[in-house]
Amino acid sequence: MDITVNAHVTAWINSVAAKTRPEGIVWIDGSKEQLNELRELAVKSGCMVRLNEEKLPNCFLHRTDPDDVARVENRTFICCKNEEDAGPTNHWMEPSEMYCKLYGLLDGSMIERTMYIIPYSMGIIGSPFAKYGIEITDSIYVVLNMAIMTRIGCDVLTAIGNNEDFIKGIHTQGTLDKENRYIVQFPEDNTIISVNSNYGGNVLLGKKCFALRIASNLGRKEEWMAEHMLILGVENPQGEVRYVCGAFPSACGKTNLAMMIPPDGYRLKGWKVWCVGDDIAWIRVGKDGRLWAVNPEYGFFGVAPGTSEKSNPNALETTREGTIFTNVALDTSDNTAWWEGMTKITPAHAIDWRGNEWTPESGTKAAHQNSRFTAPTKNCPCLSHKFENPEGVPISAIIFGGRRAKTAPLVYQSRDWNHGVFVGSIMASETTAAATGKVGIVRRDPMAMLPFCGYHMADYWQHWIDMGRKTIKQPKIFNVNWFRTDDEGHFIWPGFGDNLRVVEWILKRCFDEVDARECELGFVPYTADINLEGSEVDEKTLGELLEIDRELWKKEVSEIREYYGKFGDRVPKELWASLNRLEDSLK
Ligand code: OXD
Ligand code: MN
Repeated sequence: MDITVNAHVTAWINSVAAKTRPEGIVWIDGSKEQLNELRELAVKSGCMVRLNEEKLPNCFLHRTDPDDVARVENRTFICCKNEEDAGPTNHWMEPSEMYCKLYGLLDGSMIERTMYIIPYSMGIIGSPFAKYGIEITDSIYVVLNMAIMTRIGCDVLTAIGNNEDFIKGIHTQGTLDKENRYIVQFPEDNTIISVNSNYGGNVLLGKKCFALRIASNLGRKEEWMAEHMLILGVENPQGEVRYVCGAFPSACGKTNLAMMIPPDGYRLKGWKVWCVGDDIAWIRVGKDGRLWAVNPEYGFFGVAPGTSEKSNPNALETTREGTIFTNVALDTSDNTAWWEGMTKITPAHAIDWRGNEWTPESGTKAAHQNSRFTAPTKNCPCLSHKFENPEGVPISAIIFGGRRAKTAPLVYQSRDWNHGVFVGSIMASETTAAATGKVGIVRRDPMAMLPFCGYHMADYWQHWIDMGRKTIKQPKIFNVNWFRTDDEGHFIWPGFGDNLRVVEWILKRCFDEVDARECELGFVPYTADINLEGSEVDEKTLGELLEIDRELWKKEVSEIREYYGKFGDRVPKELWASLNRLEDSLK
C-alpha cells in the first residue's frame, strides 16, 4: 500500500518495482509495531538470532556471507559525466554505461523477495540542516539497521512533501556475487545503487553513500562540508563546554575518542566528555560566523573487537539494548554477544562469526576483525544534550589523526586555517579491516575522506580553503597520532581516556590559554603544558613523542610532492606553498 501521494516518489518506486519484480512491496512507516513484526520475521527466516532477553533486551545477531564483511573500495564508483571531476582517487564509469550494467543486475533481482521502502532523514526531521532519502531494499537486515542508524518513517514523507528533493537509493542483495558487487553514487542525479552486498558500509545507504559521498557534492554546491568526523564536547570544571571535530580513518578509534572517559584525576575535578557523534559531521557557517557541526545520524555503527569495559565502557553500555550485532561471536553459555578484547575471560564455547562451533583452542578469531554493533545514539550514557539541537554545536578545534608508527608526533598545531588544510591533505595512516584489502599498509587518506569524497580530491581541498574564507572565527586545526610505537612495536602513548590530556592542550590553544613552541610542522606543546599527573607517561617520554625526525620528514615531503602530482593543476596553490615552506624548514 502506498503511503505517499508524491508523484516523483511513486513514479520512481513503480519503475524500480517493474525492473526488480518483487513479490510484494512494504512501506516502512517507522512504527514500533511494524519494526517488531519485522524483527520476528527476521528471526523466523534465520536472518537474525535473538540474544538473551534479560541481559541484552531487543538485541540480535546477524552473520553476513563470509565474503561480504567490509566496505569494498575497489568496487565503489563515483559516476559523474566527466571522469576528471571524479578525480584520481575515485573509481569512475560513464553514467549511462554504469546504469546499463546496474539495471542488468537489478533485472528480476527481487523475484520472490519483498521490496521494502524506507523513507529516512539524515538530521533532525524538519530542521533546516536535514536532508532526506528513500532507500529501496530487499534486505530486512537493512531495514532494521536503518531504523537504528537514521530517523525513518511517515514523518520523513511529510517533510519531503511533493518535492523531488530526496536522494534515491536502490539496494539489492542480489546473489552476493563479489565479482558483480557495485556501490555506485551518481552525484549529478542524487542517486545511489548498491548491488550484491549486505554489509553495512555498502548497504546502509544513508551513511557513507549519502551522508559523505553524495553530501560532499551537495556541500560543495551549497557551501557547507560533509566530513568523516566525530564530534565531541569537553566540559571543564568551570562548566564550560567546548566542541571538537576529529577526522580519523576508519577503525582508528573515533568511537572511543567520541565517548572517552576522562582519567580519574580529571573526572574528580569535574571534567566531562559529551558525545555528539562518532563518524559523520555536517558543518556549516553559523549566523555568528563560526563553524557549527551536526551529526546527521541516529545510531552508531561501531567496530566491536577491542570494545571493553576498560577501553570504552560508554560504547559497551550503548550496545546493551536495541542493538544489532554483526559477525560477532555468540557466547553459548548465556546467548550473548562476544568478541576478542571484550572481557578478560574468554568464553569456553561459542559459535563464531561464520556460524561454526568455537573454543579458545580453535586457533581462529571468534568474531570477525570488522564485526560491528549498530546501536541507538539514545542509549549512549554520555550523549550530549546538544545532539538534538537543530543548529548543532560550535566547533573550536578540528583534529586530524591517523595511525603512524613513527613520523607524526603526538600532537601539533597548524599555523593557520590554510596550513591546517595542508595538514589534513597529507594525512596518512596504516590501513585497517574496515575495508577489504591488506591491513597495515601506510596510505594517504586526506581528511580521512579517501574512500568517501564524492568528487575530485583537489577540488575538495579547494572547498576547504574556500570555507575557511567564509568563516569569521575559524576553528584551529591540529594533527594527533595516538599510535606511535617504540622499537619493539609497543604503543608509547596509552591512548583512550588519556587522550583528554592532549585535547585539553588543544582547547587551551584555541582559547589562547597556553603558549607553544614553533617547529618545522607548526606548533608543538612544551612538555610541561601537557598534564601528565596520574598517567603512566613521564615528561621525557612525552618529549620523545613530540620529537620530529627530520630525515623521516624529508622523505615524507618528497612522497607528498609525488602524491600532489597525481592531482595535477587542481591542487590549491596554498597547499603547494605550505609544502614548500615545510621543505625549506627541513633544509
Ligand atoms: C565506518 C567506516 O564504518 O569508516 O565508519 O568504515
Ligand atoms: Mn567511518
